[in-house]
Amino acid sequence: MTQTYRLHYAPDNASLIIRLALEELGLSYETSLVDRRSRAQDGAAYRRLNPNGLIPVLETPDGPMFETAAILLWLADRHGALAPEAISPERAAFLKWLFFASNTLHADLRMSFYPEKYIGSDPSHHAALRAGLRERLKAHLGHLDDLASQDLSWFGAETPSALDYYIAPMLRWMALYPEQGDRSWYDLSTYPHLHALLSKLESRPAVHAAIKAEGLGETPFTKPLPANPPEGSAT
Ligand SMILES: N[C@@H](CCC(=O)N[C@@H](CS)C(=O)NCC(=O)O)C(=O)O
Repeated sequence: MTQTYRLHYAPDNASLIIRLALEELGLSYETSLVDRRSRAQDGAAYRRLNPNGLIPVLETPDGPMFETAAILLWLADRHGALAPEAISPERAAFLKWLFFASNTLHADLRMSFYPEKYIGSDPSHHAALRAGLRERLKAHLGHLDDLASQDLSWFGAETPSALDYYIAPMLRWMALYPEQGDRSWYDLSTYPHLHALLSKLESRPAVHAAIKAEGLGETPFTKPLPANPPEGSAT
């Protein structure tokens, strides 16, 4: 590795969140494409980095890291940006929403994208699971819109935080995935404060760099189009 960091990524996967954070921090990094078409994430080499076979992995001087929120928090602490510092009175609120993003919102999305990994292959079961998840996701979006309406330094502020960069791709995915599923329930205009947050992000150089690297189109968060990446595939 010639750089300090190597991001194992697939276009428009959760690795996008880490790419955005690395770019916002102005760090140089190498990338290594995980070829989802050949299920490279299940191969022995990748599983040595992440035994769970999930993307992303960030190789760091302290070893390979997986779990998006852990990587974000580690990068923020290591580089002193993207999050309120440990002694800040704002840290508590930031942390609870970061963990909510990871273990509730992201986890619910995973179930909606990969129902077969949770309840087997019967499509009628998938439809029922997704119907339940839709209601949960709408409630989560309502809470996040309310959060974005508050004048917080760590969500929707002029300088983006790790939480902004975690939430924005997840909203993109709600608009685009599952490819064959019903996504009409997702309407960003219902969440004006989240819309404003996403618009602001779209003017960041970090987002422009990610758009170019992963073929995300000009408005990846407010009006997302399917990724057209220069290498690899999104799913
Ligand atoms: N909890 C993990 C979830 C990561 C995740 O769901 N990654 C997806 C891509 S967005 C993945 O690796 N999917 C491939 C698979 O499930 O085989 C994290 O936060 O990093």
